[in-house]
Parts: sequence; C-alpha cells; structure tokens
Amino acid sequence: HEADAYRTDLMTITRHVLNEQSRNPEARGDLTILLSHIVLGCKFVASAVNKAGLAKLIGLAGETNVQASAPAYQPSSPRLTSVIFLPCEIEMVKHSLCDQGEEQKKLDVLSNEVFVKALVSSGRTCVLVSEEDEEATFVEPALRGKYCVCFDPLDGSSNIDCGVSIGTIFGIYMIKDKENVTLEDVLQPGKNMVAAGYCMYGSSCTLVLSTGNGVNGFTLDPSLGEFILTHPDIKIPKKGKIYSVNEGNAKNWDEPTAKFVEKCKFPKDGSSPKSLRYIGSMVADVHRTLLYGGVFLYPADKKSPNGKLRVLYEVFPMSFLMEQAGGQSFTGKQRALDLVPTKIHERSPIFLGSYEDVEEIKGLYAEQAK
Ligand code: P6P
Repeated sequence: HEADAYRTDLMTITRHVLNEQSRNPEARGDLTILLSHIVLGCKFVASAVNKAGLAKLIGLAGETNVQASAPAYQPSSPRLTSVIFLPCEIEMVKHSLCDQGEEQKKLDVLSNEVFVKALVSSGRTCVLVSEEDEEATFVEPALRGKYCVCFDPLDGSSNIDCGVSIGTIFGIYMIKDKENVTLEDVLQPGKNMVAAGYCMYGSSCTLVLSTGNGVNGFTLDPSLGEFILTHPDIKIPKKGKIYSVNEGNAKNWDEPTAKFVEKCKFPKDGSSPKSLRYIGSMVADVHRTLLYGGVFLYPADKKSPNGKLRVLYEVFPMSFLMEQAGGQSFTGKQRALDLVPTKIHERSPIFLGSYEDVEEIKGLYAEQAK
C-alpha cells in the first residue's frame, strides 16, 4: 500500500517548498513565489534543451551553431523533412526556439532571457546577477522584491552539441533595503545565502534544492509538467572513491593539488586507487559527487591563479548545497562560503564534496602554508 500511497500522494516541489516555508513563522510566502518562478524557468529550458537537437535536425539551427559542431543530419530535401515531422511540429519547434522567425537563438541566450523575465515578473527580486550579463540587472521599483538571485542560466553549454548534461545554477540572498539596493548588497559571503540549487538537463531533468534545511532532489515528470520529490534529504557519503578534475591542467597545478591527485592514483596505505570521473559540466560532475560521494576540484593553476569557476553563481550555490548535505567546500585558502567577493564575476579555486576527502585536501594546503 506504501507504493500506492506514494503514487496518489504526489509530493511536488511546490508542495514541498510550501510545507517547509509554513514551518517558518517569519515566512510571508515571498521565497515560495520566487522559487515557483525559478521552477517555471527550469521547465521552459528543459523543453528548449530537449528540442535543440530536433531543431538542428530539421535545419533550424543558426549558421554558427551548425558550423560549430559536427554537421547535424540535414534532410536531403524539404519534402523529407515534412515526412519526418508534421508541419505543426516544425512550427512548434520553430516557435519555441526562434523569435519571430529569427535564426535559432543560442540556447544560453534564450535561457538567460527566460530566467530574467521569470525572476523580474515574480515581483520578489530587486537585483539579478547572471553569467550571461556583464552588468547586474536592477529591477524597476514597481516590481522590486527583497531577494537577489545570482545564476548561470545554462552552465556547461559548450556541451550541448554532444548531448552531455548541462544545467542551471542559482543562489538566493536577502537584500536589506530593496528600495536602495546597490552592487555592495550583492557582494555578500556565500554563508548569507537563504537558498541555492541547480537543475540538470540530462537523461532526466533533476532539480536539486536547499532552503537551508537540508537538500532535496526533484525529477520532472513531463506528462504532468511537475517536479516530483524523488531524492528526499540527500546526504553525501562521508568519504568517496571518485575524484573529479581536469587532468589536462596537471602541468600547471600547485603542489597540494598535485599531491592530492597523486595520492588518489597511488595510495600509500595500500588502499585501492580512486576512480577518475570528469564530465566537464559542473552541474553533472557535482550531481554525481553529491549522490555517489568523492570530490570535485577546479584548482588554481599557473595560467588561472583564481581557477575558472565563478564565485557568485557556481562556487557559492554548489558549496551551500554540499554543506547542507553534510559535505564541505574549500577554496585552497578558506571555507568557500566565507569568501567575500569583490566583483560579480569573480572566480575562485574550489574543492568540494565528501567531508573527509575535502579534509584531506585542507591538510595538504595547511602543510604548504607552514
Ligand atoms: P574545463 C563548463 O564550461 C564549465 O564552466 C563548468 O561547467 C565545468 O565544470 C568547467 O567549466 C569545465 O572546465 O576547463 O575542465 O573544460
């Protein structure tokens, strides 16, 4: 009967957030409304990402996209295209990916527009920081709310053409005085975040979210158009058997990173070596780390002294989730969430994942600091 109850007692993300927020006496429902708009953005992007391959197939892809990747299958004749897809299906795909017949927008530009519109129209935000926009977006006074959202609308988008999972990453802060919001209000340490999450667009669409009371995972049921709770109260294993890093940068690593990776491959205590898993899409690598354990590293190196990943909308949200799931996140110098950014697109090295694995890395950096 348990299974039946589950099937008829669907715990959607909206219901789950409402349940959580109703236990918080100060909650006025603003965060709930904001999150429901983020969820809407994720549903749209999931649909567009899934159609992208189709769009390329029926030749909708803009010149640049097609050239950039291996030439997609081009039907030999328009007649053949119409045989594969009904005219209405071609129109549907065209409509969802192209504005008024324009060339297909690059998916990351489209995703950014969707999230900016969804966040502004929620009436719960006063400033937005997006990986896609050089400057922060200050919301017009009439629509201002008390939250700041920092997000990467489509992280890892260079992987779209080969079908590797990509994702949206977001972090949410409260702003003290929304009427007089300035850039200073955005440059807060990650520990001040009130919520963070990511949505991974892969074989299934999974949204992982924390509002400060643990981490929960939801899977999109396309037939319902709802995210259903599938991974309640995620806890990362204390120690893992996987390390995840771009070994191609090994030549430029500093000593502690080099030593840690060496220990993963040639353990001195007779234990078996760790496995290397590196997808090159942060959301996919972090999601695997969260569920299976292990450690994900994007270290500093001689070429990039601050590493590659961005503090406000990659490092902070993923670090927040890791700590909420019982793991930890370190920059090589300090706890990642204690970092105070000085610029909105600032980068930082990052070592995140299983508590004990990151503890080992902290030990190696402490030795170097002596
Ligand atoms: P590299 C993708 O471009 C990204 O921003 C992250 O999603 C990913 O973790 C990282 O860069 C991969 O970087 O240098 O290993 O290709």
